[in-house]
Amino acid sequence: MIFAKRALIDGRWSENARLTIAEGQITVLETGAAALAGDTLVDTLLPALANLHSHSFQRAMAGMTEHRAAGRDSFWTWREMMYRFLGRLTPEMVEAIAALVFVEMLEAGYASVGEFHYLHHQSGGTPYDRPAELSLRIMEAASATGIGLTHLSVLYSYGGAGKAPLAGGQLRFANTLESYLELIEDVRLGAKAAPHDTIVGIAPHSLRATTPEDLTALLAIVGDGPIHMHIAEQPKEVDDITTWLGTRPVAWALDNLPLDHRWCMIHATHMNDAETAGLARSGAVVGLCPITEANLGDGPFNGRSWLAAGGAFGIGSDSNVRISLSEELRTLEYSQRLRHLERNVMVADVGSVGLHLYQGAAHGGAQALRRNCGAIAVGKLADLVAIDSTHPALCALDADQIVDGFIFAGSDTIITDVWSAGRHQVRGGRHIAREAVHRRWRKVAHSLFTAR
Ligand code: NGQ
Ligand code: ZN
Repeated sequence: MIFAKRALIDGRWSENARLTIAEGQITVLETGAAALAGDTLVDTLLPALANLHSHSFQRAMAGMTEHRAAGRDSFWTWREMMYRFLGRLTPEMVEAIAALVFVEMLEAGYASVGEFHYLHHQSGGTPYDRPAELSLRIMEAASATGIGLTHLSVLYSYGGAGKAPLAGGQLRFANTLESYLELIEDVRLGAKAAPHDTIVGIAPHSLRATTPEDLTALLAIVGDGPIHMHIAEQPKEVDDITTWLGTRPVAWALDNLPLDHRWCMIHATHMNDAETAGLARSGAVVGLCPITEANLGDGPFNGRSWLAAGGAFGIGSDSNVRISLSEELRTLEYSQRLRHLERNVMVADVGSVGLHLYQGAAHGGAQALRRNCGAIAVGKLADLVAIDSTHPALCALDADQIVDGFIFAGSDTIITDVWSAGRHQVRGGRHIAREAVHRRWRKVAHSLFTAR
């Protein structure tokens, strides 16, 4: 039982909320209630967010690519470094890094994650004995840390637009449609032994890493969703696809893919007005990763047009260069202020920017991960985050300003507790397995980087 002085229910604050949780779900929700002995007492309760896009292994190289080399650094030079780095990762390392990442996500207020997983084989491309070896490592890290996992198995067949062959580090990603179907079968088998809220989805990596024919064939076989895909992140990607397929990537997807609520389009950074309107109308969610998009020099998403078109969005930490829910939402809003030279952009009508960002990401994240979360309501998973409104960053604010304070004035240190499907993993601001997970990661970091 959880008792909260204040809880965000149906978009409004309710006082003295008492939640009963059974089998991971909220079964009773009372407001104006009294706390009973044995209740876990918290200050301010919000639905915890879904982190809809992560490549957990990239966390291990955070901070290592911020050094300007001769010439011009870009997304593409970063990607070369990332490919070189991943050549050293063993299954044990992949699991230890994922555990670190999931602990950090839970401590930041994310109760679930969409792990967009494309690292499938050994260095050089030789498969492991089990096709799903590395996927199982991710699942193991998720169940050990208690984060809710939507595992997105990635099809990555080509090194670039127009069926360019895979090369170098990319060989670890390689699958034909045929081998991919074997992989996903093995992943689904593994998921049977995972916690009940584990979901398996599919993810053609991007238009440049697949082909129109394979996409069509794939969707005919595994059409259920969730379906995630990178789209239009970099201008060069837009140009390459246009040269190859004759239209811009989002326009091509609108014309050729059965886009609807099952789909999550990652980045969608570079869209023209027609693409924006069409994608919003399709019902697909855009997966925005503002910290990574800034870090990699992708450019700002056009949030103002997207909201005006009625589009849904969620947030993801993508490269995991920094894992912070409040900073992710803050960066999203600030990217819009810098782009439009305005303030308070990410609200379609009027109201608290923080609350609109937060609730938008809650709904869009739930849709993208196909997870029964995103609101404090009977029948929803108990994905919850408690924050401390007596913290110096919040104590001067009234209730309607608290989420603004969390996102714009505070930091993740105001988080006290996080539950994922009722699993109480963060208490007093710390994940219950933090020490053990950090210890293991330090060992991995040591063995990964001392031989450099
Ligand atoms: C990814 N990163 O999937 O991790 C990509 C780079 C690739 C972003 N799109 C890898 N931000 O393009 O092959
Ligand atoms: Zn990505």
